[in-house]
Amino acid sequence: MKSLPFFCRGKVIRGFGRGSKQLGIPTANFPDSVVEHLPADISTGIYFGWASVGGSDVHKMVMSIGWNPYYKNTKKSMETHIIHTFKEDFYRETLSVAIVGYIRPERGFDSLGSLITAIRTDIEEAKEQLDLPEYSELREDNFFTAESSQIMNGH
Ligand code: ADP
Ligand code: RBF
Ligand code: MG
Repeated sequence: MKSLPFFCRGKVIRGFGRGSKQLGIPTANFPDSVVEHLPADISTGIYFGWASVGGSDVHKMVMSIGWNPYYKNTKKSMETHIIHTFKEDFYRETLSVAIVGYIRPERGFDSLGSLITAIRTDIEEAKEQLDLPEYSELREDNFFTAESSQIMNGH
């Protein structure tokens, strides 16, 4: 995927309201404007990278891009789970992400439990990969220190 790493930001919107947070895996959803600007070679699937809310600390993240086959969504979404415990929700804040690597395609599951187990495995994989020098250096990228109110999408 030539477009990786891919940097983008946008306001956090309300998602599908399926209670992902109650499952211990809240996912911050991006608006359609961000989803529509993804380069064509970034296929649907599960990715890892870095994320910052409102221009503060940069944390590890996992992201799901696509139609969530388990739920058979009709709308393509980009959902980011930040590997960090926040004190409060951050709806409407600007979320900046660097999508740096690919983990696996999206798939269906025969139970919610199996979906959650798969996501837990993705999180462990992301944590390890992001410690590799080629990925960890992107945490310091200028993208995260630039004016966060400026919306930009790009490579
Ligand atoms: P929704 O269906 O509205 O996306 P979720 O249950 O997926 O609801 O929860 C997502 C919201 O939880 C985010 O928009 C954000 O405000 C909040 N949140 C709190 N901690 C995190 C986190 N670690 N990663 C992502 N979102 C988080
Ligand atoms: N949804 C799917 O239908 N299939 C998947 O393979 C899948 N993988 C995911 C991996 C990660 C790391 C994350 C954060 C989400 C994933 N989802 C997947 C989306 C999931 O269905 C959605 O976040 C739900 O709201 C969780 O309850
Ligand atoms: Mg969500």
